[in-house]
Order: sequence, then structure tokens, then C-alpha cells
Amino acid sequence: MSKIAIMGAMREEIAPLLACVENINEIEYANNVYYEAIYRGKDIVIAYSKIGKVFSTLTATILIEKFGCQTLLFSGVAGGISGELKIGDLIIADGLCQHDLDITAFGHPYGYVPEGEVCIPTDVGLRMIAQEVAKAKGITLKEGVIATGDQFVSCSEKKAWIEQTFKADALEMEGASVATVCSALNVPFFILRAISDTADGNADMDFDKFLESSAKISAGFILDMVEMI
Ligand code: 4EH
Repeated sequence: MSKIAIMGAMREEIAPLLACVENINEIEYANNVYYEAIYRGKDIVIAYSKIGKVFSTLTATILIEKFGCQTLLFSGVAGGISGELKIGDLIIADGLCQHDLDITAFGHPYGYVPEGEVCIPTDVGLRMIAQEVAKAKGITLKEGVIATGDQFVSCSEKKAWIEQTFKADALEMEGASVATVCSALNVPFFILRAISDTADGNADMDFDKFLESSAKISAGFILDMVEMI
């Protein structure tokens, strides 16, 4: 039977998932804990990677190569860029880029390295399932570009630069690295984020205030999707 990976970056992002699943079996591997579990009869493996591109690369790789997951769903929070996104709103990535990848000194565009791509697309089938779940819940689900980098952005100028350079609608610190792994290993993947802050001068305070509630919104949506995969 197919095994679904659900990952987050922070403990708070997966806590609401662990609260809803059954038969949890903890496995320690590579300085992290992986939680095998059952949700509505489906085999899933849950983990949080720790923050940033490097840790999330490691965790996504292990979920696929060691645990044999054939689909990967990411659930978490993000800084909103698009004016359409308020705190607590959901966004799904149609593509992900690395806003801090810069070899422009050699004439390349921001976010690009040779043999890579600026924007990595996510699985269309999983996006369609998400839109069906949204419809059933009576919510509108924004699709857009999510920009990833190893920085917590709390500055309007930086946010505006990322918006202009990548046409990004939200930003975070793990999506594009997870996308790179899944795309290379041909594993369909999906990145969902609920807005916790708007990446400006108040971002740190908003983040602390809304991390838990936004993480819960994202996790609840992801679990509804699992039933349909
Ligand atoms: O995993 C990191 C967390 C922030 S760092 C990326 N996550 C949350 C998404 C995110 C984000 N990323 C960049 C939400 N808002 C963001 C923003 N910029 N404005 C962190 C947070 N708390 C404690 C320690 N590190």
C-alpha cells in the first residue's frame, strides 16, 4: 500500500498531526525522530526536519529513501507577500524557488544554478485534490509561487525584492529544498502553508503569536487531503 510522508520544519508544525493519528511508532534516525502512524487506514510517516534548507533536504531524502514514501506533503506556516493573503489564510505552491541562491556575478538570474531551474513545479494531481478539499470546506485556496531561503524575513524592503524578483506570493525556509529532492527522485509532492506573519517589521511578533494557530489550520487541511490520496 502507498505510504505518505507528511513533514514540517518545526515541532509546532507537526504537533497537530500527531494529535490526530493512530498507532504511532517512533523511529530515531540521523539525529531526528520519524513517526510512523495510521490515519483513516492509510500508512503515513510524519517528521519535522528542523529549520532551513539543509535540514529539510535531509529529512525529505530520508522519508523517501529510507521509509519508502511515495508521496510527500509539507504542512507549515509562511510569511505572506501577496496582499490577498491574511494571517491564517492558506497558500499552496504551484512552484518554489530559492531567493537566496545568487551566482548573478556570472550572468545567471537570481535563483538559478547551471543544470537546475529557478522555479520547481509541484504535482498537478495533488493540487487538484487540494482544490477539491477547499471546495468542500467552502474556502478559496490561493495557488502561487513560494520563495525559500535560509533567512527569517522581517523587513519590507527584502520582502519587496523577493516579490519583484520571483513574483512570489509567500516565503519560508524549506519548500524549495524539499521540492528539489522530490523532483529529483520523481516523488509527487505538495507544499501547503498557512500565513503566520507578513514578513515585514512586525514579523517576529506576529510569528510568535500565530505560529500555533496557523500550523493547526495547515495540518487540518493536510489531513483532509490524505483521505483523498
Ligand atoms: O521554519 C522557519 C520558521 C521561522 S524561523 C520558516 N518558517 C517558520 C516559515 C516562516 C517564515 N520564513 C521566513 C514563517 N514566516 C516566515 C518569515 N520568513 N517571515 C524561526 C522561528 N521561530 C523560532 C526560531 N526560528
